[in-house]
Parts: sequence; structure tokens; C-alpha cells
Amino acid sequence: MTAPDLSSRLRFYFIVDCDSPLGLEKQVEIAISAGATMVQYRNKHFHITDFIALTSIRRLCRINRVPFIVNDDILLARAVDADGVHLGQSDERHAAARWILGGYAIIGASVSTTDALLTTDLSNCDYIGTGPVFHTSTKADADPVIGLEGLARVVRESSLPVVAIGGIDSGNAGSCFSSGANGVAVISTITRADDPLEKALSLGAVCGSPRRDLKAPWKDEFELIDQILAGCQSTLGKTFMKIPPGDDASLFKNIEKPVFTTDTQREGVHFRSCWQEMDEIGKRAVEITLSDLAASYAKPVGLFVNLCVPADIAEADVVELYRGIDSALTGHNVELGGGNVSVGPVLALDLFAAGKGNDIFPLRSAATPGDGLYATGPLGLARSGLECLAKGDFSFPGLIEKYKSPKARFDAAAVLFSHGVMCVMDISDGLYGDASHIASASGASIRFEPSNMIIDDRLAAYCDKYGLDPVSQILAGGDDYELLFACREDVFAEIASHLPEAHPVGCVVPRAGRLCIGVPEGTVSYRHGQSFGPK
Ligand code: 3NM
Repeated sequence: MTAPDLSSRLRFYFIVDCDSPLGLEKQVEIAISAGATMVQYRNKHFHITDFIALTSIRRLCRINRVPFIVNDDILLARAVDADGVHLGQSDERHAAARWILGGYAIIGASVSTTDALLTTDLSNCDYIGTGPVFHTSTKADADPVIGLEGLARVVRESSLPVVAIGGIDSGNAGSCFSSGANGVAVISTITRADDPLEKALSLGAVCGSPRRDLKAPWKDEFELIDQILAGCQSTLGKTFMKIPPGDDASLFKNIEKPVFTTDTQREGVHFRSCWQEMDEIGKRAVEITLSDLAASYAKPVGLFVNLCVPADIAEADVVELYRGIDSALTGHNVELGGGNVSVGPVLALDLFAAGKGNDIFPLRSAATPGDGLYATGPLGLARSGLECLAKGDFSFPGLIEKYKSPKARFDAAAVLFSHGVMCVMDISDGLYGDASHIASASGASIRFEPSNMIIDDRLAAYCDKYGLDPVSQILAGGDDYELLFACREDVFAEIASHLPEAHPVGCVVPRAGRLCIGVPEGTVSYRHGQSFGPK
């Protein structure tokens, strides 16, 4: 299952009603259980004492992984750590919201006519709300009714997804979808109904949004650990550990040439949980950590996970995260050696892996002038996939898959080992940055010839669409987790017959000023502190 894109998140857009006798928490519980895909806090008379109720529905949404939007108040959205804000037509405020809430915030704007659409700069917006489509008594100062024809006109002219609003219920929502709306936003059909749940469920059915059980947050560390371990029985240390997890530490059986590595995956820095399912995050974290062992020719045997969980995450989601960890470990025949759980501001995993070293321990410092520099597979794909997720462009599934599901290349490492390759590393930060590490450690330079760079067809198509330079994507883009290696050309010729996707990316030359030669001006690889939006 993939995380939904913005258009599908808009499908059933519930806006809270602060004047309804039904409390806010009850409203949101009903809406989410009936399948609401987005929730908006709208309070035209906000008083600071309302912040407590606001926080509690924000939490409810986060636990259930439903995006939470604040109406009209950018700073309030920031204060409650909302996923976005819904504003009027002021370009200035859209720009301020983007700056204050960050590159990944969802910014909506109310635009109800094609004239307004033409005169409003929507470059900072992700969707528009259009209405009132039907008569409404919920908004006192509503504009004139635009009807289904007005809605269809706006849909035709808009390059952004459109949410219809105003007087919508389960009886007329279908006509809004037929007029091209991506979603319907509703208040009173739920909040003023005699039976709000029944009304919400009928609307959910029209939106094609399934009913769901509300998720409960994790509460107790020990209970959570029990749940986690119950799902990981098959990988709990048995073969490689004398004492498996359960005591203060695990006792390993003798590991020859022990090799250890560690890695971190942090929400907002390395991944975004709204872009991926929890099991994918777990799997990805394991593959990335084990990739370091693949690059060291080590056979992985044990993994430890230090998990930091926010208070507003569901127990079921943590268990699903571990399902992903468990399945990746099973795939590599690696055992879970133990771990730790603590509460913290964002979901984060610190992983430690142990492996058995081999007869060669490859080094970054082992490249020699005259060697070629090679990669085991296509590069630049994962970064482009990440960009697709950020753009909400799902038309390049191969790229997105490369970002979401990297594979530790033990298969390729075995081939390199059997050919005696001494210089190997995995590409996590981008070819430019990682080749620089090899050049620096080996006292050499790497010469790239961008015009000879092999460009994957999927990358070429993506770059074509967005006017990007594929070579820059390759040089700058990390997260592919292919192996980068240096060896003589004749050795590579033999390797290539076993690894059809392996290809040359540059060559090792005597140190000549810069570490990398032939790199277009301005190329940078991933560096912490430079990415992931302004927030
Ligand atoms: N905005 P109900 S109509 C908040 O036309 C709001 O921009 C509108 O409430 C607009 O679902 C509206 O109860 C009220 O009609 C929607």
C-alpha cells in the first residue's frame, strides 16, 4: 500500500464546527471513523483557551494519520504543528505560510471564480477550495452560490486539485465529483445532523472512503515492547546469539572478524511518515543500515534498534513499523538482538548492525590512479523519487519505489568480493559526495565525464518533464544504496558479465587540485542541514 497523494487526501474533507453542541473531539472521532481524509480546524472566534481542545483534535488526527489543517491563522497552524493552513486569496499570505510552515506544508486557498483564479498567484498553494456550490447557512458571509457549473468551470481552469464546499451532503456530493472536484468539504451535514455518524458514513460511502477503526496511541513502554516482540518471533536471536533479547544485553556466539555499523533514520530528516507506510519505513531503515555491511563484504547477523516514538503515534503503527523491520531481517537471515524504546518529539530509529567480516575488508582508501570508478546499478533514481513524492507527482512509480525500497546489495558485494575488489562504499549521499570520500581517502582525484554518464530511462523521462539535468541528479542524488567501487578496467569487464546493471561513472586519476574533476559548477551532494524545507 502506498501513502495517498494530496488529491485523494482531499476526498472527504471535514471542517469542525465550533458552534455545534457536539464537542470537537466527538466530531473528529465521528468524521475519522467514517473515513474523513482531511480535517480542518475553523474557529472564527478563537480564544487562547481553545488551544487545549485544538491540541487534542490535532493529536487525534496525527494518531490516525489524517492531515490536519488550520483555517486562516498561519501562526496558530505553526503553534499546533498542523500539516497545513487554509487561506483566502492573498498571495502575500500564501508566501508567508510557505515560509513559516515549510516546504512540505499543505497550503489551500479559497478561490471561487475563474476570474479570481486568473488573478491570484497560486504558486505557493497545493489545492483550492471553491464554493459555495450549494446554498449554505453555515457561513454567514458566503459568496453567491456558484452551482455545479461554476464548480466545473473552476475545475477546468485550475491546475491544482479542487475541493468543493458549501451545502454539500451525501445526496449531492456525487454531483460535485462528477463535475470534476477532487474532494468535498463539509461541516453541517455531519455536525448538525440528528445522527452525525450515520450522515458521515453515507458521505464516506459516496466519497469511496472506507469506514475505519480509530487507532489508540501507545501508552506504556513495556506493553509496547511486548507487542513489538510478539510480531518479531521469527527473527529474535536464536542462531547467532547464545542469549537472545530479553535480558539486559544479548550474548553473541563467536563472530569471526566482527564488523559493526550504525545508522539513523529520523522523521523529517530521512523520511516522512505521510509519504510511506510504516512497514516500508521499517524495511527501508534495515536495508540502509545493512547496506554498510554489504559495502564491507560482511555477512550481517544481528541488528539492534533504538526506537524513539512520539506520544501521538498509534501502537498499531509501531507494530507495523516492526513488521517491516522483521520482514527485512528475515529476507537477510539476520536476527533482532534487542533494542530500546523511548518517547521523543519525532519518530526516529537508531540502528546498530553486527556482521561477520570476510577475508577482504574493502576500504575507501584503496583506489589507485588508473582504476575505473563504477556503480552497481542506476543512480539518481531515489533522489528523483523523493522529489516526486514532494511534488505529489505519482507518474514515476519506478523512481518512487527506488526511494522507498532500497536494497542492501549483498548480491553485488559477493561478485565484487570474488573478483578481489578492494575499494567499495555504498552510495548514500550522492555520487559526487561519495566519490569525493574515495578520492580524499585514496589521495587521488576522480574524473567524471558527464557526457558519457549512463542515464536510466526513467530518470531521463522525469528530467525531461521538469527540465532538469539528469547528470546533476546522478551526481547530487543520494539514497540509491548502490555500491560504488574502484578497480582495473579488465576486472570490471569480468564483473560486468555477472552484474548487468554495473557501469562506469568516472576514473581515478592522480590528485590534481580538486577531489572531483568534470563536475558541473554548483553540484552539491546531500549534507545534513541543507535539505528538507525551511521549517
Ligand atoms: N466556506 P456547510 S462555504 C466554510 O464558499 C465555508 O468558501 C465556504 O459549510 C465557501 O458544509 C462554507 O455546512 C460553509 O455548508 C460550508
